[in-house]
Amino acid sequence: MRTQVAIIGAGPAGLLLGQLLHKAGISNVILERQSGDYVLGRIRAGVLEQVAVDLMDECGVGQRMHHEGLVHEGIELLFKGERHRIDLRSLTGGDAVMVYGQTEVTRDLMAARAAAGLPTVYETGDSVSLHGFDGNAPVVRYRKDGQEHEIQCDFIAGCDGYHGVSRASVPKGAIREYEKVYPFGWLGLLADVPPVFHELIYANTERGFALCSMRSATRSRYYVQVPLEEKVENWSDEAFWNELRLRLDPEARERLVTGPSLEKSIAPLRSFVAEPLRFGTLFLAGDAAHIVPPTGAKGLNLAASDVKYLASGLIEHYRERSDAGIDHYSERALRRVWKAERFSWWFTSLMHKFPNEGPIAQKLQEAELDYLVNSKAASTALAENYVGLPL
Ligand code: RFL
Ligand code: PHB
Repeated sequence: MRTQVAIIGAGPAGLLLGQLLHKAGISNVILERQSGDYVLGRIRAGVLEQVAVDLMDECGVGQRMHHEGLVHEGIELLFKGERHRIDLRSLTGGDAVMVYGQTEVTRDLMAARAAAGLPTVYETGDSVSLHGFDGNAPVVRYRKDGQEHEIQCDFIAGCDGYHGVSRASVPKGAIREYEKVYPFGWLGLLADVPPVFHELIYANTERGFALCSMRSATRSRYYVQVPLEEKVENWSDEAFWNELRLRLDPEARERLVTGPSLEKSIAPLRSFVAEPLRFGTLFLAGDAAHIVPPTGAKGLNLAASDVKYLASGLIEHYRERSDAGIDHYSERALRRVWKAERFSWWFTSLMHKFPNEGPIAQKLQEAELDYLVNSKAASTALAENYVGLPL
C-alpha cells in the first residue's frame, strides 16, 4: 500500500491530523494498536482550550461539541477551607474553556473518519515497525490477522502516545529526554451524578489535592491525590466519596451527590519532553513527544497545537513545495510545549501535598494561593495560561 502520510496511533493527535490532512487532499492511513472501542473506553481529558475547539471546527466535527459541550468562564480554587473564583473571561479579555470529554472528541473524529471512508487499521498490537525515516522513502510494516503488510509513504507521524513505538524507534543518540516523576498519582472516579458545582474546583488541602470536574450536567468526574504506590482495588466507591468529602469546603460537602462509579482508575503524574520532534521524515506529536501532569489540563490541548503546526507544515510541503513549515515544526511546537510544561509543573507544585516536606510547605502554598487570588497580576497569569497561550 502507498500513502502520503502514515500516522501511528488513533488517539486525538492521530485522528485530528488525519482529518486535517484529508481536508487538504493529502492521503493518510492510521495504524492503531488497540480496538476502536478500547480507545473510546479510556477516560481522560475534559477541558479544551480555544485552540482545540477551533481545530475541531476546522476538521468539520465541532457540531456536537458546540451543542453538548459546556463553556466555562471561571474556575474555583479551594484552600484553607474556602473557595475563590478565578474569572477566566474577564481576566483574559474574553477567553473561556470548553468542558467536553476526550472520549467525545475521539468519538466525533472517528465517526467523521469512517464517514469519509478513510483507512484506519485497528488492533495492530505491537506489530508496527518504522523503517527508513532517515531518508525520503520511509516504510511502516505491521501484522494484521496473521498477514504482514507494508505501507510506503512520504512521511510518518508518530502520534502513538508515551508508550508508543515511534519515539522508541529513534536512535538514542539523536534524541534528548527530560523527565520528572511526581511522588503521587490521581485516583479518578466517573459517576452519573450531577456535578457538585457548575465550575471546576481545584482544592489544596492538608489531606492532599482534589479536583471536582464534570462531563455534563448529569455526569461528574472527581479526582483525589493518592500515594504513587496506591492500588485502585484498595478504594471502594464509598472510601473514595468519603475522602473527597473531607477535601471539600462545607458548602460543597453538603451538596455533593454520590453514586456508583462507572469508572475508577489511578494515573501517575509526570513531566516529560523529548527533543527534537523531527527525525528526517518522522515527526512526533502529542503524548508521544511530551507528557504534562494533568493539573493544568494541557495534555490534549498540546496534542492539538502540535497537530496544527504539523498539518500546516505538511500542507505547505505538498501545496507550495516549501519545506519551511516542516523545518520549523519542532522548534515552533516545543516553544509552546515548554510553556505548558512550566505551567503544569507550577500548578501541580502549588496544589499537591508533597511527602517529606513538612508543614512549612503547606503554609508556603497557602501564602502563594492567598497572593494568587488577591493579586490581579497573579490571577491574570494563571488565567491566561489556563485558557491557553496563543499559537
Ligand atoms: P493518546 O491518547 O495516548 O493516543 C495514542 C494512541 O496510540 C496508540 N498506540 C499505538 N498504535 C500503534 N502502534 C503502537 N505501537 C502504538 N502504541 C500506542 C494508543 O493505543 C493510543 O490510542 O495520545 P495523543 O493522541 O497524543 O493524545 C494525548 C491525550 O490523550 C493526553 O494528553 C490527555 O489525555 C492528557 N489529559 C488531559 N489533557 C487535557 O488537555 N485536558 C485535561 O483535562 C486532561 N486530563 C489527561 C487528563 C490525562 C489523564 N491521564 C489518564 C493520563 C486526565 C487524566 C487522568
Ligand atoms: C477532567 O475533567 O478529567 C479534568 C479536568 C481538569 C483537569 C484535569 C482533568 O485539570
